[in-house]
Amino acid sequence: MSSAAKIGTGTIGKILGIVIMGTLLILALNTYVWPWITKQYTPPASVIDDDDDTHTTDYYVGILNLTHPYYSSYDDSSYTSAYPDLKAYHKDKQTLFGSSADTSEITGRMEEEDSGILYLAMDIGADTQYYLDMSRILSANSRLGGLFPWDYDNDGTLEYGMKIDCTDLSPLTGGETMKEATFNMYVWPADVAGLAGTSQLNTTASGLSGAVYYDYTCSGYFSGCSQGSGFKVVKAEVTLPDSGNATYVEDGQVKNVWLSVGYAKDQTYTWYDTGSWEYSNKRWLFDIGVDDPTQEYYGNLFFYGRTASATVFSYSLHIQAANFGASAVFLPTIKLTYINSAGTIGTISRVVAFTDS
Ligand SMILES: [Ca+2]
Repeated sequence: MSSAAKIGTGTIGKILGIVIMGTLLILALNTYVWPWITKQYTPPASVIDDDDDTHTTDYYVGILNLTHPYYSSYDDSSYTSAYPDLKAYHKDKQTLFGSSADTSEITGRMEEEDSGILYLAMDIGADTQYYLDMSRILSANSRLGGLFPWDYDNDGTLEYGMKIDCTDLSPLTGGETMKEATFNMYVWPADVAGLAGTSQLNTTASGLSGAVYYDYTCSGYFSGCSQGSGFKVVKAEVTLPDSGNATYVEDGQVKNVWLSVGYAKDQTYTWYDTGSWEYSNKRWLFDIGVDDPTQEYYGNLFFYGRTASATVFSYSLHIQAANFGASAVFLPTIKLTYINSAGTIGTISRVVAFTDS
């Protein structure tokens, strides 16, 4: 065998070796490496667009059914007396996805442009039978969040707006024709018809005529809202209806006023005097976190919980006082402005007495 033939045989062997190794490498890449890389970089919610099965999207696209049964926050019983109008909008907040008035389902189609996000408007309208328990609705439904006032229909009344997060919806599986999501909605039946301030329970006032400021508290409770129901407060004031009362304030005989009112069971709203005295109106107008007292959306929800007693809506009016005349009486009026779920307001008042003894 010539040396040339030896060289040729060796070269062919090397080439064959390289080809075999290369083929094995390509096979390994195709079989193991590339699928692994693809898996790492494909969003976990990636699904097939139901219009075009060659096109993938990052989020679910297709028919979505939103079920939203209602329950009473009082005892978790089904609530079927009335429903708010619900409107679900696409991510642009302009295009209607679907709606429900007196049913408990919304069906629409998620589009690719939604990127898994819809928006929900809850509109109580003219119903006066209930308030939405938004804190519980939000805590009970992880898909819902980002509560905001939304006048979605531009009628001047704010509705409840929130985001619906559907970014986790998985692709349709065999036999499925749509995806479904459920929200549990909670309401407090409303009862504002008989609201009133009850008689004063006790007063700790004594010695108003002394030269040293002491803390005094008048307490009592509001009644007229039945157990299992609630009402919303949009304004809290302590007014001084006569000039003598006002003088006590302006001469510095009364200061550090605060008001607390109970609800639920053993919970209270407490509002402090933070420069809230209004000379012209002879009142303290407390900041209760209400941006607009004509909008039910902003109201503070008071409700009568399961194990609470008839004095659940107890009030305490605190003052510091000194330098009154002997036997003087200080007679402020506690005044709450409530709003029903349709936006109609009313007031409840109670005169309380601090007396020098
Ligand atoms: Ca509106």
